Amino acid sequence: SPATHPLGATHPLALAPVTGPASSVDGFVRQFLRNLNYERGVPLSASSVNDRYFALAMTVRDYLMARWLEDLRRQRETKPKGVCYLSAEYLLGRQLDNNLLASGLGEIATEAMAQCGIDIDEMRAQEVEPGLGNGGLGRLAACFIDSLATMSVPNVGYGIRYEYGIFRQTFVDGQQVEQPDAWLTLGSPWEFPHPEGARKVAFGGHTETYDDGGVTRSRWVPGWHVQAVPYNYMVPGYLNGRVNTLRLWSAVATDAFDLRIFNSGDYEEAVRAQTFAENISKVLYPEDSTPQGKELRLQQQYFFVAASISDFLATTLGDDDIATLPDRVIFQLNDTHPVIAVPELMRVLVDERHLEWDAAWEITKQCFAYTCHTLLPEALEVWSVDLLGRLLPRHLEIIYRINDDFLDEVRERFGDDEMRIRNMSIISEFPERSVRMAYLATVAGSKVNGVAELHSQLLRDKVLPDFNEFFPGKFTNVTNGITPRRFVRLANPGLSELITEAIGTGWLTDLERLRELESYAENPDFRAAFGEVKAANKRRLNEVLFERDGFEVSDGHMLDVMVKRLHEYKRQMLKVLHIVTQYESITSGRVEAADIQPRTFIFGAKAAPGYAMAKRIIHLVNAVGSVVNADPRVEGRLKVLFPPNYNVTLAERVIPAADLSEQISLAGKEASGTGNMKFALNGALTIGTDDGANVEIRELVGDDNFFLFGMSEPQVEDLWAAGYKPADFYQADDNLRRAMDLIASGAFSDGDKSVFEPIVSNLLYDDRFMVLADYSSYIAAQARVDAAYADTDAWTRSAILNVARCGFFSSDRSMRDYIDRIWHTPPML
Ligand code: B1N
Repeated sequence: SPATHPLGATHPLALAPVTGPASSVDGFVRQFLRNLNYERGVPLSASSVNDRYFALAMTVRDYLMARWLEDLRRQRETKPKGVCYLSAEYLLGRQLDNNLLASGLGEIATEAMAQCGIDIDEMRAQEVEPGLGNGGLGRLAACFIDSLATMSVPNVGYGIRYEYGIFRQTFVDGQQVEQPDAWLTLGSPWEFPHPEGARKVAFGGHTETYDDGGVTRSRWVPGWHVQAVPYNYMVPGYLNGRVNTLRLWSAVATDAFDLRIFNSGDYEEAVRAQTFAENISKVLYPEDSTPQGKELRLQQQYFFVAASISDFLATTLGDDDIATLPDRVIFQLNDTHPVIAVPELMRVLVDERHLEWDAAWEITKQCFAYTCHTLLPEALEVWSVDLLGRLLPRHLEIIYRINDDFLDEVRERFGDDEMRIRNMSIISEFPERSVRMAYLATVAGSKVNGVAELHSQLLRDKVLPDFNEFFPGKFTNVTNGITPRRFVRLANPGLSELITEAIGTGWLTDLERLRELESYAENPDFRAAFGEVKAANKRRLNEVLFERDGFEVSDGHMLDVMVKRLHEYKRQMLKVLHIVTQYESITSGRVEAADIQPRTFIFGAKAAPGYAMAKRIIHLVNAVGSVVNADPRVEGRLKVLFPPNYNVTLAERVIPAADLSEQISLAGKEASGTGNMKFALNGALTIGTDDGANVEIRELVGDDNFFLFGMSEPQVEDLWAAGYKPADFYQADDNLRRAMDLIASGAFSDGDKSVFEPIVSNLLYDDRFMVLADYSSYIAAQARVDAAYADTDAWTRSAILNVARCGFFSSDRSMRDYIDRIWHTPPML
């Protein structure tokens, strides 16, 4: 009735469904010009590329808007259970093409722009990708929300709207120099700010006890607050009319900020206080796999999960009974970064909603599930009790209580086995008293999963065996996946067309159907067409590399690619040693240049700014590249390219062009990898260890279509136990010795032996990741690669089989696994 709609929402025009612009070139042009004129305030004749990019993006948005509003309305009405994905990172990549594809507007938009005399490619290039993640973990989150939308599963992705994403990498004299990633300088047309939906997030202060009708309770008296302002982004499903939401939080000062706390009442102090608040969402921490324990990072973590829980309760649960929460939501914890959400929900239930502790704990346990993404001990996040108690005193109390209750249960089950109690305690005592976030997540989560079969098994058997025994059935595996929309359809249009010609449409949302390509591997015409697509993709890559970096790439080379974060466990050094071995054997005359396959090696890798060894390795790769590329003795045979600032946009060009995918981590160290899946699905063959999801790729594609090398995880364990001496391997292998000696001689550093000495001595005397132990096996596998590549037909056949057999790695399948085994959130059809 009008009385309950003071805003006049009963007006017939407000009640009618929102409709988008007409689905025609004319309709598109009209809306585009409208946006250009009315939203940008410019005529076409005076518009900048950025104006036109904005108007185009807004037009795409306009087509999606009706569906977005409709999906939100239906959700309010039917109250389905949905997934709140909590992730500190979303590595989205560019949005324009993705949203054109999802809305089916690609052709209309291209034609509409052409009619306006505009090259749509120029606008594509205008978009700065939101690099709000470090690597695999952040990109996985982006793939998952794409799949959930495509499967019509209700989902909100919650995260942080960093003002600066992952740094822009440049090289100065071959060394990494970081530049801030000011991705918002020209604005973003994809975000919808909602300052009115801001949530207040508290920090600091102390706790106090009070008498609540005879019961003594604790409550939090915070010291300061910040406002969390939500920015919404559309997450459209692929051609299904579904639009989900990604909601990223930005920190701003509260009105009253700190005239009270930082006191003094003077203006400069107030401005300083404002800056302090806004620092929280200022910048993404650029460490991949090694948390730094910085206070600001804990502030970021609490900031976004507190805002997200508060937001969900206010906007979605509303006035419904809090006890129904587990029927409405599962909060998926993307690694330990959001785990402070566990005590936060307990605080809300107990302190704010006045539930009894046990009732609150029952609810909380059902509302969370935890994904672990690592095995590296140094990557398992801990927060010192000291820091946590200062920033979140009430949460620390709650964590202690959770731990006390949990350890009581452990005692009940296992008796007073103090060793075991100490091992399972959420609080560790050494080297300083701290909270083990992975343990907290494991105790609270309804399920705990690893990200590939091997990783999940090692989690159960090696990292958390006591917990696995204590919580039977809690541990499970969900192997990672990637979205075929972005990484096959958009990145590799040529291959996509070829696939569709062969097996028809439908495979993009049912990737196992790629199996139907298997028989085409035997078809010479198909193989020729497949080879032509690969060659065309190489030319497309060459264009980009020339344009962005001035690189000139030789035609007809095998493209051997290693792109991923720079980390010692990933073993870029193994790749370097292979290149140096090839180079040394030719320049010393032991091998004829004509006898090896011409290869271009492509690296892409950012090093965490504080990771000195990783930066030295980057320097070495560039140094080796300079020498090799300038040496006429290997011209036309070996080339090393290291384009700076590897990101999602570059990945989309590099991966479809690759022949060989380097997945060479030490077995037991790479939790899953997801680049490995992208390469295989784009028809590259893998040279890899039995690590992470490589194991599953090899099982699926078959040993004949995969170059396996190196120790297995149990062999790695045995060698460690026996006492690993890398120098023995150096002594025993002539090729290895020559390659190491060449680096040590200063051949790649103008004769200065000191530059790369730390790398060489680290390998000789420490070599935590057993590069030297796997060297000979790697070189032998590379010889098999050379031989295989010489038989073009056989190679192409293998490449086709890689594509045909890797449908399993669609993130749609990952989502189905999560839904069936962890979330129980059916699609909304
Ligand atoms: O997560 C990916 C996996 O495919 C990779 O194997 C794994 O290394 C990666 C702290 C991380 N694990 N841990 C991180 C990132 C940022 C940070 O601050 C840890 N990233 C991974 C997806 O499962």
